[in-house]
Amino acid sequence: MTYAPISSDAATTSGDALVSADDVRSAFAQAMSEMYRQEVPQYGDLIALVADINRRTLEQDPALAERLEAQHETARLDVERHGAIRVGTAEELATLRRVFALMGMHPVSYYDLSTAGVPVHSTAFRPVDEDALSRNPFRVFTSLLRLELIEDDALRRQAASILAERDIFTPGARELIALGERQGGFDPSQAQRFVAEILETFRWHHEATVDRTTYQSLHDAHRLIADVVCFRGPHINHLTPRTLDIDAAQAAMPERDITPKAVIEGPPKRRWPILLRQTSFKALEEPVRFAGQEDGSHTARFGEIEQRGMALTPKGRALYDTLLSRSREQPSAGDNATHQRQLEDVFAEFPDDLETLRREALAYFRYRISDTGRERLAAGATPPETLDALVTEAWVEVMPITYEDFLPVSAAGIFQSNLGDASHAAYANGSSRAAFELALGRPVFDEFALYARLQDDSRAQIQRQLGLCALR
Ligand code: OOG
Ligand code: NI
Repeated sequence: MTYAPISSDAATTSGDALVSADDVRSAFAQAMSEMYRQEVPQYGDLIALVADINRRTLEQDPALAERLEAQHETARLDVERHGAIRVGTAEELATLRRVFALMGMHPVSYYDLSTAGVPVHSTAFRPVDEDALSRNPFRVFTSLLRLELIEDDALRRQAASILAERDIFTPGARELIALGERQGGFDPSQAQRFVAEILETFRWHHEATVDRTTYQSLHDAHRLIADVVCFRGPHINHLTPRTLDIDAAQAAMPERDITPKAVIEGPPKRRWPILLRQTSFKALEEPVRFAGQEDGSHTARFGEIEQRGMALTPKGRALYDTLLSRSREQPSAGDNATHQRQLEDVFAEFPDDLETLRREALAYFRYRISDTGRERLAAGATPPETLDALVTEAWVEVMPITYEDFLPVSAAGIFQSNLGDASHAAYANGSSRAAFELALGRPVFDEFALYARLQDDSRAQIQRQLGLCALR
């Protein structure tokens, strides 16, 4: 397997040139994508489908093409992916945090899936800076099994002791993690070795570490518990490309012999997309070999497509959550067309023009001086001192900030569509963010604070450029 060439940055600590964490992340994302394409050929089909749809969408919508270009999103679109993994212990999670940090990825947000009957809680490792996001926004939705939610004492202890036996990292990976932390990064050849060693953690193993009886009892407690506990490592369970038109993707999947889940998760189609819309195809039944040489099958890996819209403020998110739960009070439509119509009716209340979204502070925006603004400034005109006036008088342009995170209700829908009839009722224990952060070894970043910082930075920049003492 070949990796993308990793270019050297000038930054040095010990005399060796270190590559940037962004380059390590890009190389890793590409290596992961190549590995998954070989492991799950349908993933390659999804990539081809999404590339086709994106090309057509950009051709048919020049305004969208121009906007994406202005937001530096065209280049990242082709490589943009998220993946997902599930781990079993605090040590595994904390070590992954160190691994991802070396790739410039940090834990953002806490997701509690137990209310949806899935015995895990999660975060997403992703880049947080503007530059890093535009280089390659690779994200990994990472779930930690909540062993305490296994009701049967003996089974819970058995699961814990199975997990205690395994090391999901190669010895080479452990050495390189320590080295990378000591040096503050990797030189090019270390970076290539790091990517190769870490890839091993995410590889699929068709030999289970347990016998069929053990697998079955864990599977009966919850299918996901068997998936986390019975294998050597946390195989990547999907990799998701980003489409510009998820309705077209949903419609095109059957034409390519891919059966999508019944409905698209998230908000309805809008003129100005918000947050995240997702669809997936069901997990594949794959042959496995249990300890004792018995053959069987396991269902875990699937495919997913997503469309990203703008990040919402806490106020916008509260409106989204209210409308989403209102739409879920109606009897659920079995088919996507009806489901989307119902959603659209309820979401008619959510403003769908940029200026209202901005003035009502429902979404986050990036501000930028317009060409007109530059010309006026050069001609000696005095800009107004309020943002609203700068926008209405076309001194500055506004662009929505892309949502980089995940939605717990949608994530639960994706998990559930893979659990078939065996879905579990909500767990009563409730959310346990403090326990998750303790396992992780640090608090998660607050997504709203990250988006607010991007917005504030852009405001500060136009204020400087316009030479304004104050900007209200
Ligand atoms: C993760 C499911 C959640 C998403 O896109 O919301 C997810 C999993 O199945 O491990 O990936
Ligand atoms: Ni996903």
